[in-house]
Amino acid sequence: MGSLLFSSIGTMEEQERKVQKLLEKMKQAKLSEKDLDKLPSLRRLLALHSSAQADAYKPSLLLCLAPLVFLAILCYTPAWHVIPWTIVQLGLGRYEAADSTCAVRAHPRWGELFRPPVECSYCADIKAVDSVDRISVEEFTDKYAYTSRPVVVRNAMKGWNASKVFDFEFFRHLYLERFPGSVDVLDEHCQFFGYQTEFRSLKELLTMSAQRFQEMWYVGWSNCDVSVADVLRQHYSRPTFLPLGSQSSRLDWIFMGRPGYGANMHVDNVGRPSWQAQIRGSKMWTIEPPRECYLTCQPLSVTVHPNDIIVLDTDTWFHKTLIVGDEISITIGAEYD
Ligand SMILES: O=C(O)CCC(=O)C(=O)O
Ligand SMILES: [Fe+2]
Repeated sequence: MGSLLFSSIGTMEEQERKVQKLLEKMKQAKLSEKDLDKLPSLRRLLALHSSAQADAYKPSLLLCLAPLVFLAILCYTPAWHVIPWTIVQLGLGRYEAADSTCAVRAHPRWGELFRPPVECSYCADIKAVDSVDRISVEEFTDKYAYTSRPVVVRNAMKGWNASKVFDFEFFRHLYLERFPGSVDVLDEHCQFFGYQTEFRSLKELLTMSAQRFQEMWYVGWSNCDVSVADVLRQHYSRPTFLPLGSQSSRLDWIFMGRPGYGANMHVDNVGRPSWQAQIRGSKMWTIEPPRECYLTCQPLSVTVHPNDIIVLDTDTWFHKTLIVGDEISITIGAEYD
């Protein structure tokens, strides 16, 4: 035992082996805990061995913590620009509003890859999109508000004058002349979908040439400029059938474009259902259940016209749109809780 104690410490493995051997010999010699106390050098050696074992775990602990630290940096330090910037440059996500907890929001297609599977009973008995006229708050709340059952409410824009006022020129004047600077706010803090066009911002859309205006375009954007939002609200109001006490988001979504084009098939990740008012033109919606519900639920289709409001849970239904007829389509909508 003495020779074991005084030989050099060696590598971790050698040390381990020697300590094991030492412990076995102690067992064979029938040494008790009390006997150990009489050998303080042996106590020290065993203490050294257990702290070396703890050190061996440190690198793997660091490796486990690394992804958590990375996520914390990503979500809680919007001012820490390098990682969000890289994600945006790689096309994996878009910047979030400055007051958001997270600096970037993943592109919807990544949301689809990582979303948890849904339970298909919500769509099993839906064979068509319901179409109703003047629905009461109670009936809407019971049947549609939070059931993921899509519905089109016809004649739903009583008292709005948006259909007389909203057109391309109205938005061009509002954003570029009445509130110059608002397009830069939108560029930095709101979302813009250029779909199949070359437009990457609202400013690019609104400054297109007269010739480009005649060609194909279809886009959507969220408005997070408060002055613009106040003007938009002078021309429409919260749909009257929404549940009492539910808030319609202050963030308006506007989709606008020419017949023959629309949004590609996608699913959203906004956490809430939304309404969309068809101000001008006509739009055909193709709505599909998520893949795991293909055998239980069926695809749906509905065309909306001016004065119609469609209510759809865009987080559970895949959807694409196509502008039909001859007129440019303009819609406004928002999420509600
Ligand atoms: O109106 C459109 O063309 C697409 C709308 C959409 O994708 C949505 O509201 O989630
Ligand atoms: Fe969508």
